[in-house]
Amino acid sequence: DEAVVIIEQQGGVRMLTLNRPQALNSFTAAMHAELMAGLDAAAAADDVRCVVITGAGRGFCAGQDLGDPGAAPNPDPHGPPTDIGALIERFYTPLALRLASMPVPVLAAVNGVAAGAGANMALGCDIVVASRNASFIQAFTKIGLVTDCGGSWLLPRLVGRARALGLAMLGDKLPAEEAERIGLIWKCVDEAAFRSEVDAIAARLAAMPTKALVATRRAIDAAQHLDFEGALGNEASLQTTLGSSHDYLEGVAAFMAKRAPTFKDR
Ligand code: T3D
Repeated sequence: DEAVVIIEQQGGVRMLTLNRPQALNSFTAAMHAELMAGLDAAAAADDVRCVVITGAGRGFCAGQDLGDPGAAPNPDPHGPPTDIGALIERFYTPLALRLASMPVPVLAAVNGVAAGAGANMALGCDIVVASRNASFIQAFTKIGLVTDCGGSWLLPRLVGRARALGLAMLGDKLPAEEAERIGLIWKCVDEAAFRSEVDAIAARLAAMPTKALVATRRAIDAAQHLDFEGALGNEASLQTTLGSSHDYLEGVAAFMAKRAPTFKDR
């Protein structure tokens, strides 16, 4: 059987491509399993310094495959309803937590439409770059569900409560350009330049001090539930850890010697 997540490596960059283009790369149990295995393997591999998640074909990811057995509503109106909460806890919660705890930076390369949990998976990555033809849709309410895969946490933090509710209640298609304008994503780039821009950002991240990048994610996420003094304390403790890293010595030595640094820690 063809892989539903294609795994490729170039230099320190591991690219995971969701590969169910006929259904806009929507999630089946098999795709969840392959994506998690791919993320776990990338986290464990010393030669991986950046992970890129993208989609094959014209879509990025359309969220849950609504036709997948086990996810669709029970066709028998008298039978037990499908336990969607159990599906979320089995697949989407571990995925969101895995992304948030990756020991390397994770770049979402949103090549086309990102809907439902597909949109929120992208937003849970560290940096989101979208092609100008891409879009983001909080599709959940259209089928009678609530934003999941971290959407309720991520959206208000990214764009504020008013926009979070507008996006999540109305479920409109937000073009990539608009997503960049309101601060939902990092960058929208022209379709023709998309792949080269993604490769360039991924290569840059891979060459950077990995521990510092991951500590930066941790500092910013932790600060969401700390007061100002708590955040300052957390920054100090992360600096203590980073201060004993090889990359810190290398970064300062390279600066003083006016040469390019070579970062190796992971
Ligand atoms: O069980 C549960 O529901 C748990 C929930 C978990 C979390 C979620 O993710 S809930 C949200 C689920 N996703 C959606 O509701 C999005 C559904 N898709 C769409 O609304 C549209 O496809 C898009 C707006 C994303 C794109 O529209 P468009 O016009 O560009 O493409 P299309 O023609 O609708 O889709 C192309 C094909 O992909 C089509 O198949 P066909 O007719 O060519 O054989 C379509 O059925 C298929 N497809 C798209 N999304 C899904 C899908 N098939 C299954 N599941 C999908 N989510």
